[in-house]
Amino acid sequence: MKKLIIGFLFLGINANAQDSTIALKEVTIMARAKKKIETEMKMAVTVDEFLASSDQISFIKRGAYAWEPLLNNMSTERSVITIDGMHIFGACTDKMDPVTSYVESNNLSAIDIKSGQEGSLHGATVAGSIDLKRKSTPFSSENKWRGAYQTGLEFNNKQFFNLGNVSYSGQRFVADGSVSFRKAGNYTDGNRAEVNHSQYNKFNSSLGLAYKTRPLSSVRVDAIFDVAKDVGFPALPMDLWLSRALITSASYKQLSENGLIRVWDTKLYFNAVEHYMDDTKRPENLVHMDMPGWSTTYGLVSGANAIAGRIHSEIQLNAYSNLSIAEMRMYPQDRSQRTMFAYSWPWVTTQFASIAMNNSWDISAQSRLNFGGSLGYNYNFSRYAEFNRIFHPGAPREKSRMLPALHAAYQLSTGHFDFSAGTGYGHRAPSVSEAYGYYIYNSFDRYDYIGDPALKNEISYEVNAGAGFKTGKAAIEARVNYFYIRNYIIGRILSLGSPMNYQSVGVKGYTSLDHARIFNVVMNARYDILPHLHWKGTLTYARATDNRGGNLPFIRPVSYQSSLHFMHRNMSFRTSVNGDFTQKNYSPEYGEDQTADYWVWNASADYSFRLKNVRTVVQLGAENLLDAWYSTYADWGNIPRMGRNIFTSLKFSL
Ligand SMILES: [Cu+2]
Repeated sequence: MKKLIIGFLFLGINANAQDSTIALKEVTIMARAKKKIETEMKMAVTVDEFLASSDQISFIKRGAYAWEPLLNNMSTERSVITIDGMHIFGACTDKMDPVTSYVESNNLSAIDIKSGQEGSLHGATVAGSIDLKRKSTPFSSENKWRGAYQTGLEFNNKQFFNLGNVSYSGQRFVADGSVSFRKAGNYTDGNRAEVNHSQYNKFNSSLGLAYKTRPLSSVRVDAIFDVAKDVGFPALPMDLWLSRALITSASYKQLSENGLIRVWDTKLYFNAVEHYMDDTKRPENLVHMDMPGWSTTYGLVSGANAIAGRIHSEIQLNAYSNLSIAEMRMYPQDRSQRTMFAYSWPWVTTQFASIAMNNSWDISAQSRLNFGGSLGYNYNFSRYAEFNRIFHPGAPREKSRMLPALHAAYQLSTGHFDFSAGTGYGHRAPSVSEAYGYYIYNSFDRYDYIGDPALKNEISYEVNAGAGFKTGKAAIEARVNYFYIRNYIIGRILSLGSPMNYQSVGVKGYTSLDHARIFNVVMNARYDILPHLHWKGTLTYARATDNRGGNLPFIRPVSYQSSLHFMHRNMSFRTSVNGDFTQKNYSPEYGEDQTADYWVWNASADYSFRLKNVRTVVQLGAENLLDAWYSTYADWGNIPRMGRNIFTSLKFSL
């Protein structure tokens, strides 16, 4: 808090600084946004595949669709996932729909990942933040049309996709639009066995319109509409029949050429998600359950960029209100006879507001101090608190919490070397499921989970450090972070209560462990063997334990990736291997068994040429060339991953 106040003082003193122009700021923002949503291996990727190329992200996979992103080896409850700073919450109690499943690679320009408390700008967090940045074409002095169309086929699961986007920019008006379709069948594993219920269908479209109201101010409206239909989840006892999301916003942006505040962007937003599961295609289910869910959020995000001398600051106000509802209706074989009804999310309202600030102070040409903090207020209201009171008699209907956060990091670069060291402190509130969930069946450990409205805030103490060395031809860097998390929330077996689902073996309640510790290391290296031949490698290690020294679940074993990239004229070739070591530190207590090591080999080639004015790229590649059969530590229920997959794509861009 003290640092925050000092920050404000500095800004006040340097208020007359008028150096770097707004134009420059806009250029840097654009340059950052130019980063393409494609990986080294593949130019036509899903959002999940793109995220997977980050060394900070791993995934829990319940099938081929909508992977749950883990940041710093922590589940989605511990990170803030936003779309342009907007909060949106999935409507599935079984996590079939992380926020990342509601966007598509052709309506994003970049994904901004911040580790730990550095991510607290967008809301209270422990693991960090993932902000999905939509495409937003800048105004231009001459009228310009831009467009791209991408199509392709992935042979393993017969995935066929069509992605199109178009943008228009002029002096006063800008429009961005995109449409995409993906349709995939079941995939086959490395033994050529079909993985049943792994198909999916996704439609996504987006539209953004901006109008310049005055030379330095503009208004913008945006919408995304996403539909997923007939999506199989092979690792779960049910599939998805339909999921629909409408994500809308209206914003006003004011730029300023001088003064303290250079950019001020205020956005009002609304999004609604509906989710309908389907277990009727699973013959093993003797009793059928309908488990629809709805999540509606409206909110405000207002952010300003300020420059005062050597200090750049970002100040952000967040406010949102979310209503999460999930129902459970149980039927015997005869569907006209409903036998049971319950709310697994009993109409839970979450209201959150925070004021946050990130500052970066250029102490000298070599050193910089980043520091900031936030203060959040979180309020919950459970409309049908009687469900929560079955296990927690007398549980209050309402609960409010204060969620403070602070962080600071020092960066030093001298010649070929870079160093950084930082620390953070922050609280998070329990999620709707953790606090209010009622009989949420977890098919991984086969327990029904019960929330506890009185759970304490999870409190994270974090330290991180990094060191790097680079020359023109080579670079190597290592980053470590360590989280000591008090009141770590996890499910523990309850002696009372009997399972509701005939598949479940018991009831677990969300409780707070005294503490847990999570440690992550990432090492990256690259080397230019020849001017057109580049090597890159990554090695990660993580370790996480609870207060009694037991292992936490879903922690990635030692993993590695190594790739070569060769360019020749209009062609380029890539090949890579990646794999995990044997999972030594697994957790039988949380339903894990040991996962064996594996490695896969991938290769791709592409060729670029021009058809008149149209830039064209064709690509052909294969993932898991040797058709290895494998399942990773984070594959729900040990479902096998995809075997050999030949992919091809074609992209035209104007
Ligand atoms: Cu679901």
